[in-house]
Amino acid sequence: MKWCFVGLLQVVILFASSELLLGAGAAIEAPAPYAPVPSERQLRWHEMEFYGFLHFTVNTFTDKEWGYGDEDEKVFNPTAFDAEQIVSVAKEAGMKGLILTAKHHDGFCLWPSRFTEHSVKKCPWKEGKGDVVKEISDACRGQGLKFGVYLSPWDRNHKDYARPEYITYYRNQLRELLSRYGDIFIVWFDGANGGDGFYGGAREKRQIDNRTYYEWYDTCKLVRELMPMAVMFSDGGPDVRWVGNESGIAGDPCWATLKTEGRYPGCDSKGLNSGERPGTAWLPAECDVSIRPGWFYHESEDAKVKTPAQLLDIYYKSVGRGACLNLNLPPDGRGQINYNDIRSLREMHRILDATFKKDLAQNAKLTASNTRAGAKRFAPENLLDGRRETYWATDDKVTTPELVLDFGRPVMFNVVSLQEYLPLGQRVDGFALDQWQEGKWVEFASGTSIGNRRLVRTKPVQSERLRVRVTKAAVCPSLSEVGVYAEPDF
Ligand code: FUL
Ligand code: CA
Repeated sequence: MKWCFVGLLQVVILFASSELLLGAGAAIEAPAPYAPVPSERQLRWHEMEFYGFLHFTVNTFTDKEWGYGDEDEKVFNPTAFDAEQIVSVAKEAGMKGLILTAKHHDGFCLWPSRFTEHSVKKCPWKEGKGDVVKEISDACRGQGLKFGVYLSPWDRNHKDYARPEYITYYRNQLRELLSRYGDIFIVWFDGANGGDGFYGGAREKRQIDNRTYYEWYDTCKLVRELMPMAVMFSDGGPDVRWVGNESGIAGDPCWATLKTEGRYPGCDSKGLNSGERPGTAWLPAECDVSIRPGWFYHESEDAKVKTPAQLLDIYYKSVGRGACLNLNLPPDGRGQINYNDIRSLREMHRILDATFKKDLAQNAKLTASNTRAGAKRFAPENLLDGRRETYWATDDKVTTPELVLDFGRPVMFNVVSLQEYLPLGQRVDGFALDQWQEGKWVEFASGTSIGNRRLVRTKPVQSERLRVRVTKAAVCPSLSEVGVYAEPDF
């Protein structure tokens, strides 16, 4: 009986698929998505690629990394706070958004929250009438950057921390941040929890169970209600995952998918660096790293700002591995980005700009070993139109196709960019790049995951042609863009 049922089901499926093949126009159906696939909000986030973090609070003035929670509000006193300067530095560096530590572990609030006095309300800056969250979010909007918030779950100031009452407080604060300051692109949930703190004067160690205490399910629901298109970041998502280190380096491979069972903010970081394939959810990585050794500004680190070469290396190992890069720029005691940081950022940006402004693929003749149903909609030309919504795809049975870019003359390049068409999922498991040398193809690089973007940065290659081979794919590939570049003075 059971067998009969299965048999019947097979006949139905067979019938249905032959219908598809025979039906008019059916053969140019788009490839079936390879689950899991990204949500609309995740797709928007992927497009950003590079944004910044701003760590700013009482620590900036007490020269600490983690405030204890007993800091006098009066210490927060920037001498020349300038939100426009901060945002313009980020913009000039190529960042598409900024995330501000509205409240770090010390509990001091950069906005005048109704639910605590431990905030800018009590500091001398602007006679207690200032609002850093407002100024930064307004400046972001004015200069065309997106704005996001970091609200530390761990609060070393609050008397109720570790008790249920604190969860209400935390959610009240989230509600303020997500309803007063316009559009928010990301809500950043930190998993750190060190135990001891001021806690309203108790000065003791308070332990919580990261998994259960915060009741994340309901907090995430609140964020969805208030800001449906915001992504939520934490070690375990639900929309964006931590990359598992604070050095800004994604794994190789770095899959955009993960097995999410048992993951929550502060969970074990196993698997986060490389992701898990195929995984149970689309949960891509964000690489967070500071431009300095610390997250907050310390004058003693002025000579330790990462060099342009270090920043570029991070860029290629984060954005270039399909993740987004969240680079921290700590405002100094004036309330501005320090000149040392600006100098490094400018040079990094100059090199990136000079690299990506000229795409050598644009003048190449492009051919593909297969195009899905020979249809224009899936033609290789879609790889060169600068639009992520159009893509090249192959027939279902062709999982290891190749592309040839013929430049018509020898050209020098050292960066190849590949992008998958993400709405159909992460399909490619491996690829290789060949150059044309003395009448034959010679492989010069290979890789695994592509996802949002793969930047292959090599020694300079001089060749008249470039071949991109998909060497392994779970299902027929769909690539949205290919680019070929030369770094200046490389
Ligand atoms: C960590 C925090 O403890 C650091 O202070 C910083 O905010 C970093 C981004 O996340 O978990
Ligand atoms: Ca395209």
